[in-house]
Amino acid sequence: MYSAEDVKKIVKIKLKGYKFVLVSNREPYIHMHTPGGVKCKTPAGGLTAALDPLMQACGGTWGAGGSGDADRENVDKHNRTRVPPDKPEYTLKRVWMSKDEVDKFYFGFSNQTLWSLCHNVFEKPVYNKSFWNGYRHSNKLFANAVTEEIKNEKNAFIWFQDYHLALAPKMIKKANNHKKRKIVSAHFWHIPWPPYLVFRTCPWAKEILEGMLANNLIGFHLKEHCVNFLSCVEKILDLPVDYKKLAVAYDERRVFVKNFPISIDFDVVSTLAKKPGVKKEMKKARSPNKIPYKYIGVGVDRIDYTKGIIERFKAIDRFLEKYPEYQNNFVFVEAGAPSRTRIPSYASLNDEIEKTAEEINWKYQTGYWKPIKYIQGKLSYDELLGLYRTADVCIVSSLHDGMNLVAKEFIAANVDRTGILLLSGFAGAAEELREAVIVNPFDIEEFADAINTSLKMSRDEKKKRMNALRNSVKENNIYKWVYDFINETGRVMKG
Ligand code: GDG
Repeated sequence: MYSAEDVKKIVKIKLKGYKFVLVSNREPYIHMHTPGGVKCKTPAGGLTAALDPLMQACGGTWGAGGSGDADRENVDKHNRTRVPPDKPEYTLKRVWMSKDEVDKFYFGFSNQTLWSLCHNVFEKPVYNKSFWNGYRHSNKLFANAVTEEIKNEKNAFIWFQDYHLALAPKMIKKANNHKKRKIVSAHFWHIPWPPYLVFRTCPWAKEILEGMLANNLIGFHLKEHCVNFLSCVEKILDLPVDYKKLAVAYDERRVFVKNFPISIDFDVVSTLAKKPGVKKEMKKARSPNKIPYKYIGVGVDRIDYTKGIIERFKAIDRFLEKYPEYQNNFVFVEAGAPSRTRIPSYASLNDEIEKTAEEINWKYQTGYWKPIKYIQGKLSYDELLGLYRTADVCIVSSLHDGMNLVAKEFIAANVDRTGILLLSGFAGAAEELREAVIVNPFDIEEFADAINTSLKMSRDEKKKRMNALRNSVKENNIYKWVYDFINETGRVMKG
């Protein structure tokens, strides 16, 4: 099993003499003013949860957009702060953006254009020139911040995260295009890459691809995303692609593309799930309306239209209709962390989720029992693990998802091996987690039946499946993901 030590070792071997810089839009630690003084919080979201353990293991600098109202007061004159605050292991370099810049870059092009373009969920991407200009401008801000961080370095390795930063790699390479400094860069794209016939609709498709091809290595969760990307490069930029080696010749180099399914820190989640604080939360989770119910279903999501929350509720409705013996016995707890609420489609989704839950509750409720409990807001980690451990079934019903870390966290937290994972076949995680009950979330009938199948499953069958899932996530943990990525970077850095 891979550990932080293995990551440290591979970074030392493959990137010896290189300054390690990681760049993402979202920062891993946010300073906020609270009535009790300034507090440092961690955001909800898969990316930062996955990469913080890596940075803690290998040090270096993480460049990211400052987002907390106390962030500016908590940096030095180079906009740096050491994190985690209670046990500093690496440097966080903050990049500042005004509200207008964030609106165009983050809420605009990143999340109304690229997010919908890359997810096959039939939400039309917004093609707006001012979003595009804002995206380019903010990518430049990140590129400048990185250039400042590496100005005294001979060699630097820069690892870009996600779809917010497609243009920064080319900008940095251009600004540092002299013999004195060697830059190796890699990009991990945390969401799917769409097929050519979809991607070609983007008016700036060419610039996005060229920005990314400045990297030495580009990673996706699934092989299918790699092939989609290469096919876009081949058809839009007219470049020769080697589908066997997953590489493309560009600018007198070879750029490699590879799949690296992301994961979690299995051991940490599994150990924390046994804490006394979590046991306390389990009691509360079993009795969501103050009464202990026989069956508890759980969903944990950033509120996003790709996560299939409405489809999940519709399936619960059909399940209760078709299998009435579960009425009064089954409660589904949905923990939804609000996200991107400044975007109209996200704000209206929240209303729709509330409305759908309310309608279903009205339809079935008797006495004190209501089938859906919708908790809005970010849960504490103890609450989250308490829910995971209590769940008889955890439902992940993404309509399309790069990976989905909730599925893996649920498995790691399921130390009693009593839960079942009901997983959408359209989440990247379904490729690895074969012992889950897999559904098409658009097929409400099949979905309703799958909830019944999950709850009816014998104790032995559940245990057998959960053991296999736990072994798989334990083996393929976050450290293996990083190890494989860095190892591959080392292999391809010569082009
Ligand atoms: C992108 C890709 C890919 C959620 N609610 C609470 C909470 N969370 C945490 C979960 C989990 C994370 O947020 C969500 O991770 P996902 O992987 O589901 O999703 P995205 O944010 O869409 O991430 C995704 C990921 O990048 C990594 O590559 O898997 O496909 O879309 O860690 O636990 N955490 C707490 N309270 C909550 O209420 N504490």
